[in-house]
Amino acid sequence: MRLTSVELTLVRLPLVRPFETSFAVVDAQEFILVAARDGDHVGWGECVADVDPYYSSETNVTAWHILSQYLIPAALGRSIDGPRALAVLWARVRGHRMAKAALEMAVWDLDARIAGLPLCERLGARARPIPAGVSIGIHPIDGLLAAVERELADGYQRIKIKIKPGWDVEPVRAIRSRFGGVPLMVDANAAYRASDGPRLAQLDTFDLMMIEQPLDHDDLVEHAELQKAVRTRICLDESITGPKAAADAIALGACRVINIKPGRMGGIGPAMAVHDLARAAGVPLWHGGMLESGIGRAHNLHLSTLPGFVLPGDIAASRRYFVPDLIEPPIDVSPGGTVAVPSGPGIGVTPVPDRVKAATLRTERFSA
Ligand code: NPQ
Ligand code: MG
Repeated sequence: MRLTSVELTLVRLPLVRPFETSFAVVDAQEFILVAARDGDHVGWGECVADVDPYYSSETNVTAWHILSQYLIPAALGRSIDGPRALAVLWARVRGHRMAKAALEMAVWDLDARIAGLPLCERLGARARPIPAGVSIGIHPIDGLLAAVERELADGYQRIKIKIKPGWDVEPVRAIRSRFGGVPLMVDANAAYRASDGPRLAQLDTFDLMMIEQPLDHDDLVEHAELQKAVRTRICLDESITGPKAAADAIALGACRVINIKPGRMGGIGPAMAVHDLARAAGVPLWHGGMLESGIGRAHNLHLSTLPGFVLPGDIAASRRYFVPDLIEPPIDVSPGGTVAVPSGPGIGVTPVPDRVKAATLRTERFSA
């Protein structure tokens, strides 16, 4: 394969409803779409970096800089022996995993389309229905209970709510008393301190599936200590930047579950390495979400077909986030709470040009 051109497009899509986490409230997503071409073939990727450096240190501006100044020039015009070869070309670029993932994933799509295979088959798996869960932001109790009721009615198989210090036991108790034993978990997005162990241990009585990322991204040792003090399984998200962090976290006992997001780990190659080592260690996996449009969501569905993904993911229907989504047909949830992997070559979906055009803030093309 040879990359003949790469096009970056910064787009802005309003969210159907605002999404509040421990660190921010957002009402729109602004992200970079990547089109990677080899002659007439095109592959699509989406960068999960946000406007603000709150979930991660990267932003869509740093990603644009790293893509345009380093990652694209290193890859453009060269004959590449598949998507995994990119990591070698980019070895000198430290970090910037979201920027790397955006182009790496576009090249996986391109590679699968050239091969005429669905991406999941290119990854060695087969399409299967993907169990879907939802991530519900921070809301006052009434709105929260209404949201849980709506999502369960739509069929979603597990509920995740966002928590923060001072907003944890109360919403969990309210959901348990209204909805009984629904599969339920919480995500703190790194909002707690190591000294909050006793507070988090109060969640142990609610039979939660897991507590996601209670402490800071680089607090592996502190997470291991916390896991000794709480019975509920700790899951890591922000901390798992790639295979090295995953291996360290497992060796330390810092987590008993891992949330995989290729968009945060440098792409599908590193995400598969995390999948393989976690699976070998018996650590259950699920696929996270970053409020992606249909492009990133389709990538996530294909990766989710791998056998280590044994818990419902944060991969919901397009219409929970964007109406319309950038792609056609939209991604939908079945009444049984599963999402189908798009069929056809590559990720199986492509953006609708008029919709991309209407959402575009900035675009730049790089040619060999
Ligand atoms: C998580 N995702 O698991 C992330 C958090 C996240 C679905 O909960 C803008 C602002 C974009 C905040 C994308 C879900 C975001 C964001 C993802 C938070 O932690
Ligand atoms: Mg999370």
